[in-house]
Amino acid sequence: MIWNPHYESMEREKLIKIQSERLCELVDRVYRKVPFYRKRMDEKGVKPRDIDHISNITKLPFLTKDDMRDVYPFKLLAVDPIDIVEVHTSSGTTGKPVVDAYTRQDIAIWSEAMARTLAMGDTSRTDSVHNAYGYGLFTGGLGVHYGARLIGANVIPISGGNTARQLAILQDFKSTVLTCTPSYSLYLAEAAGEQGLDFKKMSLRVGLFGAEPWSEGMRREIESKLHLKALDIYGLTEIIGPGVSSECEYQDGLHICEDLFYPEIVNPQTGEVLSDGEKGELVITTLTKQGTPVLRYRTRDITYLNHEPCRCGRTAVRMHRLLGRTDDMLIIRGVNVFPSQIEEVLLRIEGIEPHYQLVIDRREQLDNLEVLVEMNEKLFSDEIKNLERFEQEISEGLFAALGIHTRVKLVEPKSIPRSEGKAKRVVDKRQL
Ligand code: DLL
Repeated sequence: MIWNPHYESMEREKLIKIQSERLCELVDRVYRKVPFYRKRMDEKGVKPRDIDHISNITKLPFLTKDDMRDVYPFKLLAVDPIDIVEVHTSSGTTGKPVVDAYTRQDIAIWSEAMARTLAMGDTSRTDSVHNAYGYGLFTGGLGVHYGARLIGANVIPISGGNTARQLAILQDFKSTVLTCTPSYSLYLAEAAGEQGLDFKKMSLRVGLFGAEPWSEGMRREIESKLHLKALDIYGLTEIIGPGVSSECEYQDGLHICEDLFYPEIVNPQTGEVLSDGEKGELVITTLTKQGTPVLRYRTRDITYLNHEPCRCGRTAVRMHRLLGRTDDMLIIRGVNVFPSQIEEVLLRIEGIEPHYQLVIDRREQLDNLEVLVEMNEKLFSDEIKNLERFEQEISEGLFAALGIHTRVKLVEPKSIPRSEGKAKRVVDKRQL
């Protein structure tokens, strides 16, 4: 179901007109109200009158993650503080968090964006949404909550944690929609198996998973273990939280709410804007946000855009599922490696559980990548010599895909830490 066909299936010409109007209004507003933006625009020699069409956006300065930390907590505010009704922060563990402050209208826009997301999974008033994203400063819990409320679905605000209770409630309340990180959904499946519960007997139909990188291989695992359709949803605190883009039933790219969030793809080194199909860093401008508007935010997320029409009837541009981040790209002996590439290789191998960790170390000036891979019970009971051969095979598969030698270590079932939120896949000892 398309929640808002007017905007989601709009003709491009009309959309560009709306985007242009919204950008002009935004630039004018932030120039008057936010000294930070005024200074940046003055430094670049650009005035609000220079922006009269969305295509002029490239004249505006970028905003980076470091800028976001410098403006902590409220230097991006473009409204009177009394108009702020809610605040969220990013979940990063280093440095100051990024703050997103919402007005009443911002919450309404967020609810609208999340209603569109939930509707991609056909969520309606008849559904019960088991929302296991964390409630609190993290945007996942409340974002889904607001969208489900707008649709009129029944929200189960279970938040993260207490997996045994999650399973009991899932069963008893017969929830039809699951929302959590992809890694947590697999943890739920594993815990269900231990308790002798069968997802086939539950009522789940669709899952909306995001907030962390995951691959097509992981999607296949989730769909078969939880017996549901797994859709990818994307967003970030700096922009609004979840609701920036999401997959429709065709699972072929995430439709961006383009009337609200204007996307560009740029070359991460030069900042040059790239065209459809070219991989680069996603840059987003919030076209309607009031509390903490964001102009040309460099997300560090790598993807590409596709303007071709989608079979679902939406015209909104699609971004490919994330290919990595400019800052989680591992450079191992000069070769660029994304954790998602490793995940793709691992999940094609029988006997491997979708739980792994990458440990990077530097010995004698050389980077070493060790890939810890969890075996399933059957493989674990195999003879040692078979396991060694298996490690060798995986290592060869990784070499073929990445072009670097890795040390593969098979580890016991359930020995890699599980997470209730975002999984920690990379341990970079070089920074310790
Ligand atoms: O993770 C918002 C969110 C909540 C998205 C629930 C989806 C579902 P942050 O904590 O600020 O916000 O983290 C944002 O997480 O820049 C991406 O690198 C990563 N990320 C988010 N969604 C996806 C996804 C929330 N579907 C950062 N695939 C982003 C891969 C994702 N990475």
